[in-house]
Amino acid sequence: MIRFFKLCSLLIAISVAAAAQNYDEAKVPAYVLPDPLVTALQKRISSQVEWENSRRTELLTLFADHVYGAIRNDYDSLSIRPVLVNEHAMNGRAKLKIVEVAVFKSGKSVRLELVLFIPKHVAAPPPVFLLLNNRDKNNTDPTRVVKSGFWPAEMLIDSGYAVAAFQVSDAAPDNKDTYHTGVLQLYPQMLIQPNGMKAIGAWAWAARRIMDYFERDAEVNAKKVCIVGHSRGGKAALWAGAQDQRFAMVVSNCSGNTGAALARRKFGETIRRINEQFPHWFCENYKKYNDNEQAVPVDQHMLLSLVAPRLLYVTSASKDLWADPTGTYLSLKNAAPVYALYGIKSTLPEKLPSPGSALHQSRMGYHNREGEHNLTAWDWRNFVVFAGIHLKGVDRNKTDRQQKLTRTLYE
Ligand code: GTR
Repeated sequence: MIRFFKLCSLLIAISVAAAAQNYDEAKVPAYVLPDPLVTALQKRISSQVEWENSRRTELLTLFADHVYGAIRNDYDSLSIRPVLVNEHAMNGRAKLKIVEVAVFKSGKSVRLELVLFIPKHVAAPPPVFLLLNNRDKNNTDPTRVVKSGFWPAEMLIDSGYAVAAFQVSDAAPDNKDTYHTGVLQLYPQMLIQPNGMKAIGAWAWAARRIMDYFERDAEVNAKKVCIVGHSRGGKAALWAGAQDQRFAMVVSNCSGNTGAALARRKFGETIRRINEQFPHWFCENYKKYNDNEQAVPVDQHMLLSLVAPRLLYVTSASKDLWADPTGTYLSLKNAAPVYALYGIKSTLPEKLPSPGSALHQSRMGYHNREGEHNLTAWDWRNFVVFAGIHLKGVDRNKTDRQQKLTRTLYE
């Protein structure tokens, strides 16, 4: 009986908490977004030089101190150990490499296992799509017995791209009790600092170490790496892509709150909800902003603007209201002034594109997939089409198969 009452009160607590989330556009509070082009000292930024020399760094520091935690990239050494090489993967269409990237600091180490397929029909080292895998390992099965829309490796290979993935849990387990057992062992002071990085910071750190690896692998084009993340992985991909200008293209798929979506709209997931449910994702300072979105010195359009002038592709799914498609789209639109500093015009229409439509024309791309919160083959095909248009040196008509894929998308 006591158990029954406990269960009832738990269910009530859950439904009260769920009811507190807003899904009604009419109830979005009035808000003013901080301006990416006005510094903390109220100086207006009007050139690329001013942006790069002052405001960009200022914004990175604000995101580090208040949201994702401090950025660290110092380590003693990085070693690469081939775990497996198969020259005839995917029926001879690709070379498979599994490598262990080990990073050492002060006698501690972190080991990241990278799965990498490289197409055989492309002469020059190809661009790479790198997925931060926050789901089960079998989504990136190197044996290809399991094939998943979450990482449709064959389609990417046939389109002339290398395709890679690592498990974010290698960097930090997605668990409030054990998140500190990976990367944070290298930087133990993070655990006591109010701006110490936690799991999302560690995942972004790991993506940057994989970038260090790509720079050492002559079989891929490290100047054309597209980092991709879905949902919590999308938050980390954005944070890595914002920090590290070596990533040529950044893809945020359904990343939602503290990803691409504007926090000040308080639509769907809120800062309080995310901090309470996932206390191990962001720095301790971020908890100060529970129910206090308007006080955060940044909003997520500023994170997107840190990708400028590189390629940025953001997605939503029509039924994924928790991740606020409208707030995600507005966030992208509000990053446009920083792209404009580089002479890049946004061609994004005023209103959220209808479900099923994709905008590939400008360097800030967007699509609103029909359906639920997920990363699917449809999403990936759009990433490939977008990369084919904008990532220089990639001939989007290279293979017949690629042309067919592009046609299928638009027909
Ligand atoms: C949800 C979380 C979101 C998003 C999602 C996911 O529970 O509230 O912020 O990250 O998980 O990763 O699929």
